[in-house]
Amino acid sequence: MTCEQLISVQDAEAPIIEAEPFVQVRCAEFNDDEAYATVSDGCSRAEIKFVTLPFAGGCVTPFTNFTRLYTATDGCGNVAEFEQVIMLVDDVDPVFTFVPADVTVECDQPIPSEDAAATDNCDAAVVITSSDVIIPGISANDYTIERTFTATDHCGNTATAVQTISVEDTTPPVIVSYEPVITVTAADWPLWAVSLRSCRCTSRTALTTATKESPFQVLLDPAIQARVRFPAR
Ligand SMILES: [Ca+2]
Ligand SMILES: [Ca+2]
Repeated sequence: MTCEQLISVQDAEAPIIEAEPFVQVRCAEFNDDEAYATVSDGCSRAEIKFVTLPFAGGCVTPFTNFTRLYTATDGCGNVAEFEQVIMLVDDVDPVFTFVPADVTVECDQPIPSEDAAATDNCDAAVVITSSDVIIPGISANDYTIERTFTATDHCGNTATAVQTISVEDTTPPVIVSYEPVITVTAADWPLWAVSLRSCRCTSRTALTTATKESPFQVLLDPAIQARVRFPAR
């Protein structure tokens, strides 16, 4: 006598999804196609799928937080689900891609206003600000500007760079009008004599041979006017 035994194998167990309910991921490393979870099943190979939805909050733009729903299905149609929150973090400072070079300008020229530029690992709209500190020099027209550029990303990470702007006055004054002939009286003579003899100018010889005869005239050119401090008349 023979008999048959029918053995039916069933898989009534759902797959097991192993994951953390809350994970932090560096913003530059986040991959919307990557599962931050694993799945296993006692009987067959299970397939895992997921959908990701952003929600408001956080500093990383355009989205910091995501809700992800994982669904795993085994060969017999058993289904498991797992909900996870993913938060992106940005802890990397921006990097300057351009900083205006140090420069020296004459005091009558405009102060340069060229901006710096910066990039960031996750923020496409880095904010750049600048502030000036003025270091006095030997005169009001001789000083240094220390301009500090600050680049700030969406999460408040910052980088700084400094441009030095030197302001100088290296241009001699220009006489725009003068009296080419000056009449000197006898009363003025002692002071004029001192001034003219201390003048290191091309006409010095002629000037210093002038005598006290009163009145006399002195022919002046612009260079002499610039170098001689004449007494008041
Ligand atoms: Ca199963
Ligand atoms: Ca950053």
